[in-house]
Amino acid sequence: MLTHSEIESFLQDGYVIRRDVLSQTDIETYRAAVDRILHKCRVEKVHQYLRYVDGEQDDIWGVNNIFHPSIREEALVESLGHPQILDVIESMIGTRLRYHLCTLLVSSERKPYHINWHRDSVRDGEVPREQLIAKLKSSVQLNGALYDDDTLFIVPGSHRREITSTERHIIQNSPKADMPNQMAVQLRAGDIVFYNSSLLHKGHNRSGVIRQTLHYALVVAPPEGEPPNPDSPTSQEWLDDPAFLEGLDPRIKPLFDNWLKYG
Ligand SMILES: O=C(O)CCC(=O)C(=O)O
Repeated sequence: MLTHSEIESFLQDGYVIRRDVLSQTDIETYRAAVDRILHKCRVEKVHQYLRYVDGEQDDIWGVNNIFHPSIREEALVESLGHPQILDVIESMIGTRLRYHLCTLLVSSERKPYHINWHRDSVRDGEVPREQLIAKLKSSVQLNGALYDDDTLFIVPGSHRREITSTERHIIQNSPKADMPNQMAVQLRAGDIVFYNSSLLHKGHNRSGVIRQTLHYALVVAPPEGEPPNPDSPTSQEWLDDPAFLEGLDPRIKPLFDNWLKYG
């Protein structure tokens, strides 16, 4: 599915961009689903897990927990098993996976969306190198563009090393400023970037640029035989709905079974 050099890029640079992997039909189907979700979030206000621009209660740049029954869209649930998503992630980190999150990243309506440089696990970026190296193949996240999207900025290779003093200075003093060696990830509609969430990254969506981007993450599940987490699931407990679980495509059901066992 992936070439050896693509897997090497994921490990060494922390990202791989795959061009033109969603078909026009996929794009149109997913856009229609996202439009319905955004209407439910912005107009009907039936969903509470939203990412707000500057704390403003009605300008959003993202929708979390898109499989919540208040906004769930069959096409997006199925998109997780899209061969250009699931097969690719399996080639990167193996087939024993669990669901972690499915989110939408969208253009805000009034103010530009610009968030600080960070690693996902640790906002100030301070992680010892050994911990980063241990996590090179433990998870994958992706941005799948439904419109052309150059919002995501990354520092390639930063997922496998401690931050430099210059990076620390920027994160602490001007956390949206340009970083040395930063790269804008330029996606056309239908492209997907797969990346390591320990990369230093930020999002900057300028006013007027339409964005609808799928933002999903899967993690490696514990080995077979590992006892379940007795408190699982510790969030998104609505996924424990028999009607939802029984209706899942067999390709993606294990992701949610593992979520319920270990999440
Ligand atoms: O807008 C983006 O692509 C980046 C989002 C991001 O950094 C995050 O969700 O933590």
